[in-house]
Amino acid sequence: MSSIRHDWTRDEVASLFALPLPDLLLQAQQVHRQHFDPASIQASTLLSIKTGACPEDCKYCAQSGRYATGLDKEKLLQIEQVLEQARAAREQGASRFCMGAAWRSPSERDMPQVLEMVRQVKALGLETCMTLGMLDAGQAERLAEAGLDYYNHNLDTSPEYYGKVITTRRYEDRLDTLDHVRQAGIKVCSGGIVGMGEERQDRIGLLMQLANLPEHPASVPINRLVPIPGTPLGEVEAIDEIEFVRCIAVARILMPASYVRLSAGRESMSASTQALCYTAGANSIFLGCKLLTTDNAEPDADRQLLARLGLRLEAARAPLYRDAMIPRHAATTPA
Ligand code: SAM
Ligand code: DTB
Ligand code: SF4
Repeated sequence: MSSIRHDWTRDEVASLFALPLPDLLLQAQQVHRQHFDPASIQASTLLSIKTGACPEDCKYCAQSGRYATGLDKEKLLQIEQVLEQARAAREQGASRFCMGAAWRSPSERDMPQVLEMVRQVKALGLETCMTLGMLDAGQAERLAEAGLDYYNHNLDTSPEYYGKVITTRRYEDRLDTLDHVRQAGIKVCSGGIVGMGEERQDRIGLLMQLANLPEHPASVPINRLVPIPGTPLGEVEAIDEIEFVRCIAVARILMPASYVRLSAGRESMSASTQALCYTAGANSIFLGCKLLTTDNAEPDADRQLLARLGLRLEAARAPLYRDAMIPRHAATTPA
């Protein structure tokens, strides 16, 4: 059984990245099978509950108010608008509903509405996730009391590369938010973005940071940069797809019991690369036509690809017709 470690060294992680691809994939698959059914994929659906005009300067982001990205801004949505989207996500087969806001951190004025969203989405039988920026300890506790299951807050990149991407909040601020979330008893969802012009050493640094947290995040989103025209990273050359697959495999090996999410960037990814990512241990995706502001793979295309690969969506807590959508006979029975 692969052990859960929090003392990964840079040399160890670099050696994993440098393995011949078949060896890396074999190791990732062995680890994956010790903790998960490799045919089962968890699906979350995203909704932007407050869009654009963000004061932060994250150089990849469509929603920063500092860049002319042509995005339509939207105020905090009403609860009924959120519930309508959550019901649709449930119908599509998502087990978790993730609500994101373009905030540096939630204001006290908005907290009651946000807490009510958690309660009511949860009442639909969906797991809840929120990503609202930095949280203090009290805010994390109130979200936990409302029943929030997951909080997404990404480290984004290595501590060394971080200053080239974001200057308005510190790496330590992110680690503090993750501490508050963990201490409140909410499951941590934390990962990062690759393909922002960083070197492999930064990808190693990011994955080491995540794997050496006091507890591994329950969910680790690996985003491939979606280049947004108008942002400082809008013209960056795309990361090599095999290097991306290596990132997924190394994340799987370092954090054996965590869900590794093949996150943003799937829309422009070939079916073969996605298949390699699942083979490398990715076992979670965003399902739905939209991420926060950009397009995601079409749900029908996802269902077809999963069926071709013999994979199926992980069961949600609520009764769904999901199992009827991907016929059982199309799925491989795990050993
Ligand atoms: N405003 C909150 C925050 O940043 O903490 C929550 C929303 S923010 C959009 C959530 C995450 O989405 C970011 O940390 C980043 O990792 C990811 N993200 C944003 N824009 C992206 C892009 N263009 N390509 C890939 N990932 C992106
Ligand atoms: C995460 O790691 N990726 C998601 C979610 N957490 C909030 C966001 C991806 C955003 C992609 C760009 C956009 O749609 O604006
Ligand atoms: Fe704002 Fe989040 Fe975008 Fe950064 S990533 S600009 S904090 S919405």
